[in-house]
Amino acid sequence: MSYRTEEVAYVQPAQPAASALAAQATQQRSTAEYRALDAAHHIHPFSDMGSLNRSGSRVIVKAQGVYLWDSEGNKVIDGMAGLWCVNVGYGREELADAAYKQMLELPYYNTFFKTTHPPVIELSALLAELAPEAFNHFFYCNSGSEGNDTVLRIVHQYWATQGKHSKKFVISRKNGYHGSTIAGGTLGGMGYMHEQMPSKVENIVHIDQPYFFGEAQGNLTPEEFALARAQQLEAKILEIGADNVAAFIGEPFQGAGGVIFPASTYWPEIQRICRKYDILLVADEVIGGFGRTGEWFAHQHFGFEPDLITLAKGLTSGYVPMGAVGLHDRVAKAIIENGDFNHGLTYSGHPVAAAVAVANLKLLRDEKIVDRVKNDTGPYFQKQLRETFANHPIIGEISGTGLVAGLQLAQDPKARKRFANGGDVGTICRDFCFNGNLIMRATGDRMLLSPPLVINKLEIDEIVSKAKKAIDATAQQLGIS
Ligand code: PXG
Repeated sequence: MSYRTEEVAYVQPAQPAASALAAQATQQRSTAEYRALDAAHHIHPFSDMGSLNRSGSRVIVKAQGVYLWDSEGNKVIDGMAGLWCVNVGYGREELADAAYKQMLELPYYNTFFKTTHPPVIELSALLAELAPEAFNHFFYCNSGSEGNDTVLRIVHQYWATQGKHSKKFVISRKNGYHGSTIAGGTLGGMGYMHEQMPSKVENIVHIDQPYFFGEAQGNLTPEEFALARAQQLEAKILEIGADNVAAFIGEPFQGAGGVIFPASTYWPEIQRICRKYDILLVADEVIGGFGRTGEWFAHQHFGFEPDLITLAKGLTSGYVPMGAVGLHDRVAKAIIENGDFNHGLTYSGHPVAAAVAVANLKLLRDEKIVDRVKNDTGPYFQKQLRETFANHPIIGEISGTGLVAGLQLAQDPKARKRFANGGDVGTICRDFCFNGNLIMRATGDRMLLSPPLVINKLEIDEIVSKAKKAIDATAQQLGIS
């Protein structure tokens, strides 16, 4: 049986009937017991633990395709692919088999002291095949945050090899997200994270984001506004001095920041400025990479050519942790030909993670999942969202392409007027989604969707209709109709 009913080309190996899945889960304890132990011993990321422990977490016990089951037997549709990462969907035996075989064959070996192993070799060759032509070299780590730490190391090493030792500043953006290590958190532009970081990485500065709905003043068109925001980069470079600026980093579209999609004028201008002042351009592809926009990498959707790309999440579809940095040939050459590069992690290129990544990338390629996002499910998803929410009383804009979208909640959509208590409104809506068994993420007053890339049209219809119910209920609670 296939969970994708419409497309013969995507028929899956035999899977148990969905209704049997929840029962099969190896659930050892009652929900109450799980919650009590979780509250007693587990600190969750980005959470107010006092309040979470009082209300109790939802315990997820099982997943298949685009669905999750909780410990109460509820079936939930996952509109977020976990945390923007389960691109091939849950329950793919190919990935489990790859991990199992690799664990028996060679569960671990390092790549530090003149050694290597087949999985990391295969993965690097495959990434070189799938990435844009000039990306032929990859450095491995365990997460997107470590990827961006690695980016900083490569950027500084690169300029050192060019004899330009004063090029130290990295320019990033407010409301960008680049991870939660000290370097990732500093690169990111999340004020609430900076407030809890008494020390930060030095020489990192931020410019404004290209968030048209929330920040454009007057009668600027989206294109004019995006251009003006890109030109802040030039102003910042001139302020610091081009001889002191090493790199600019940005997500092609901001994910955690609210699926902020810049107008078409933005990235070409950023690229022009980086080239003019001899500054490396880094695309953080942790969310955008591996098919999310219908292209293999989101920078291809926006039509620019970065010098470095940060990868994670969809690299293994989240089945095991892995991150990487892809180096454009011109950067790779400088790193390769100039002696030691003093950076690495015990698990750089971990054989099990690499074997899973290879199996995952082959599924994305051979089942034409990325092509399908571009030509079929992506356009359908965008059309359904835009039709369903056209003229909705609290939807101000819908951003996105392929299988990623942001829905702006707004007090007065036509006047681009946001709710004064935006975060509260997002939380209200998120709770309605949760109770309706749809996982949808709220970032302030924007509701985000990023489902597994294997989603079919029936499942897209289910997400859109559940989102509509939740957003209608939110409007009703606010007394807006
Ligand atoms: N860059 C980008 C663009 C990301 O989205 C990271 C780097 C860091 O990756 P790691 O693997 O270190 O987490 C991310 C991560 C959310 C959310 O709530 C988003 C991320 C992580 C956790 C939560 O949207 N993105």
